[in-house]
Amino acid sequence: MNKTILITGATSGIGKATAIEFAKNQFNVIITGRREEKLDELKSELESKYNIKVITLTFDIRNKEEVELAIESIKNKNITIDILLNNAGGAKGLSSIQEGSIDHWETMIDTNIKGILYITRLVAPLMIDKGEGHIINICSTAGHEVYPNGGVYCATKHAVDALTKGMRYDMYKLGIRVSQVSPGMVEETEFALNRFDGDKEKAKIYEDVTPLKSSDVAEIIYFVATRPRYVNIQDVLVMGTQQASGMLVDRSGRKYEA
Ligand code: NDP
Ligand code: 8X3
Repeated sequence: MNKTILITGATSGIGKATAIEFAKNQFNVIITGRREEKLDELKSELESKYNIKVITLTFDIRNKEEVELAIESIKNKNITIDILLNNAGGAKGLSSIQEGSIDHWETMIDTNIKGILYITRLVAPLMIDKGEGHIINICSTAGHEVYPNGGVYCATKHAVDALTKGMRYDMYKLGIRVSQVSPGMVEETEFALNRFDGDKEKAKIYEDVTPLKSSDVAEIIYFVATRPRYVNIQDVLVMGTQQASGMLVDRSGRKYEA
């Protein structure tokens, strides 16, 4: 029987690429996000190309009640979630603590930290009931180091790193695997556009460097999720060849592309 992965934030970027990767490999997928039309488009594409089942759930992960209703609808359909990919999130702004926007900070904290908690609190007990499940959190290099003007985004990703460890410590004796993937810069996403509030000029941050692509991260997530049951990959820290840390980026031109 096909396994099922629930992916938060599958309307674009890493989440969408991961939905394609798992569908290609005959997983059923539950795709979520706020933009219903993007979810519907992806559902049609995946069902027709790969002959698998796709469920769409439209909700704002910052809204506890919406998250509850969405997971309730899955329970009512008796669908088992084998893998939960906590991916929805992003950055808002690039500003110092003394000048940053509190609205931006609240969006990042509510999405990147509280959102993961809302959905995991509901899905983890379902996994524990059947003694099996895998939670994979999308962290970042920003969860392992801090860069100037990125303090709050980095703080939210450090929180993701702490939550991955916390989830693992709480559930490792219950048959639940907990992993995270921590990428550096990734293109073919809307990350930069969202960070700069839709400003296309400011979002051109990959013109002089080749970063990872969303499909590279998707393949890593697939690898993490398909190890034998006795293997738990704790974290995968991955960057493009031209990036050595959050602040060490070779911006001398795009290199090494196939
Ligand atoms: P995208 O902006 O392309 O994707 C973000 C996804 O999250 C979208 O599907 C979006 O859906 C969803 N999302 C955002 N806010 C909410 C919300 N309030 N409720 C529900 N869904 C939401 O960027 P990425 O693919 O790059 O980002 C995915 C993850 O990867 C994030 O956690 C990001 O922090 C992380 N990351 C990104 C890196 C990069 O350089 N791109 C590097 C390292 C980590 P919708 O708008 O439809 O709600
Ligand atoms: C995204 C990577 O370096 O833009 O998490 O913070 S970075």
